[in-house]
Amino acid sequence: MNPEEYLKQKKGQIDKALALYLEAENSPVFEAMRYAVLNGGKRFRPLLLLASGQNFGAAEELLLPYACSIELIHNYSLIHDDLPLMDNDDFRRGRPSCHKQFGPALALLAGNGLLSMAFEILAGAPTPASNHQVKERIIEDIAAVSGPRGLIAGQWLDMSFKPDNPQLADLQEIALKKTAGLIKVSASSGAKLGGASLAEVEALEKFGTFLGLAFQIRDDITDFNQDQSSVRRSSLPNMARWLGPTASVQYLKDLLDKAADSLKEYNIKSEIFGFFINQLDIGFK
Ligand code: GRG
Repeated sequence: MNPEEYLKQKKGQIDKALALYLEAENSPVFEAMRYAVLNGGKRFRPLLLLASGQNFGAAEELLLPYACSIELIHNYSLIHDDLPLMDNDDFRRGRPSCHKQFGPALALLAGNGLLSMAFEILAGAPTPASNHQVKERIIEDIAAVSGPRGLIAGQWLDMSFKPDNPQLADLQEIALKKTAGLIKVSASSGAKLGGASLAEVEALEKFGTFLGLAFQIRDDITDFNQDQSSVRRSSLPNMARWLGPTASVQYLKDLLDKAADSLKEYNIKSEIFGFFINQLDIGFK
């Protein structure tokens, strides 16, 4: 099976598993949760977790709960990010954002619900027979990247950003916390569940971090190209605006090269990982 077909098939499985988790009840909160999650996200993070786990021989049944939990956390962050008191976006994935559809109070609760449910799923997730402690480590990793030193810190840095004299390092810190953390933990959790060695886990952490930074700069380049004239957008932290069009494309390429090198260094060969890298490169060749 080629990588494209593999990922299409896995995406179908992830979507099905997410729908099953979210069918638990028919309350308004669950309806808002389903609306936010089951609406065509790319599932980049759970796909990366599955690909990473399967690369090291983990069974899909073992990986899916971890993959879905990370996707739920990602979706909670998108709902909250879109709220009027945060980024105030009316649209998400081509349709009204959760608060536009259900109002801010229900959207806020749907986000909280997804975050708690993610940890409920993690607590009940299977553990590899060969290593019982790995689950605890992974829950700790996921909590750390989603928590007040990770995603939440990144969101605050993003919101309180002052565009007067930004340094690239400041923008990188935001991207590392806001975007790269969940992507890194997706890559490393799969490897851990597959019983990868410490060195291999480290390689996957580096790979995920570079991929995560590339993900953000790619998004920044797209935003910058679309919104050059927008005054509101020009005050947001955007690495493409800071670097300029040529240097930002070069930076993206450098990050993708580093992602590939992180794997080569440990002799990890995977067509799927190469496909993830190429996906982020498309359009900028
Ligand atoms: C509210 C705690 C809190 C955090 C919000 C995720 C986030 C932090 C903000 C979203 C805004 C943004 C532009 C983030 C950069 C990462 C990014 C491009 C997210 C969108 O992820 P995709 O492309 O989305 O994976 P889909 O829709 O495919 O799931």
